[in-house]
Amino acid sequence: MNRIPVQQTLDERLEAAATLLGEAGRIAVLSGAGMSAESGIPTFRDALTGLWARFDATELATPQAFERDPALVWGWYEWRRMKVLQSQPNPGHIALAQLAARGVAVTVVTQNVDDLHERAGSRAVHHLHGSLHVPRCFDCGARAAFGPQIPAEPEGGRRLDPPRCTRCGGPIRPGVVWFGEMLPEDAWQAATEAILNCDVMIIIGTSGLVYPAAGLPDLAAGRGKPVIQINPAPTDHDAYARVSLRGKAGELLPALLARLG
Ligand code: BJW
Ligand code: ZN
Repeated sequence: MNRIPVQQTLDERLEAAATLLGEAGRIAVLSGAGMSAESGIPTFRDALTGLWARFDATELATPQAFERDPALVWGWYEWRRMKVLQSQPNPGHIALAQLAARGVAVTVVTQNVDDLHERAGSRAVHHLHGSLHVPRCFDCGARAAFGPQIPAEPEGGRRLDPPRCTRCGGPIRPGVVWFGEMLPEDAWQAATEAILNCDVMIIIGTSGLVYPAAGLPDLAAGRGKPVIQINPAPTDHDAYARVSLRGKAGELLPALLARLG
């Protein structure tokens, strides 16, 4: 096959991506854990530390793990929630919010359970995997409140019994989507609509291992939408990306915005 050596340097790739974005009226973004890495939030597939070092995050993020050991799982999520509360949006989150301020319709579809896109000023944000900040009852599903706040212990964290539901007495669980659970219908609907209606899709900091979110870039590419990827590491999404920008979201998104003038 005749391969034309286009977009060789990062600079040329940035230029190609900026041209695509400059021509777009509607941009759909899919973000993953790498988006928040530079805010000090570990990615999902980073090794766990402290009390959780002997677990893999995929072992803790299941309804079965919560049923087996609610204090372990609740303690882990409370520790993560405190880390998020103490963190700030990074220049990548801020550049995305500024992209929308240019008058372009930007819809952010995020797999992240933090609220850093919102805090950076992005308006249309859809959380495919729920949120750390909206707990509910494991048994009856009623919205619930957190217990008294615990201070974050950077390297440690601790087991913590979940509060009980005021309606049925069941244990309170984090409002996130665990493996084997359905994604929220409204967020999924909004995500597919944004992607089917966009001119360009940007995928940022996601390994592309978790479905159905990992199928969204394929959906866009299948409809002929150009896909721009930002990630320091290779991923399965490379196959669909028109432009792959190898590097950090907090550096490349501001660089892209600067090129748009
Ligand atoms: C940077 C960076 C920097 C670093 N800048 N980048 C089809 C095929 C196979 C399996 C399935 C399938 N359909 C469904 C399944 C089962 C399952 C699944 O996908 N399993 C796979 C692991 C095989 N999916 C589900 O169960 C989903 N539900 C579902 O499908 O319901 C229907 C159903 C029910 C029952 C049976 C079958 C179907 C639910 C998935 C829920 C995922 N939930 C989690 C936990 C949320 C709560 C929590 O946070 O604890 O969501 S799992 C975890 O992975 C979390 C993340 O949102 C998600 C994605 O991870 P992400 O964001 O990609 O992070 P990482 O860490 O993997 O990657 C980080 C990336 O950033 C890396 O690439 C770095 O290089 C990069 N990076 N620094 C830019 N500075
Ligand atoms: Zn209840």
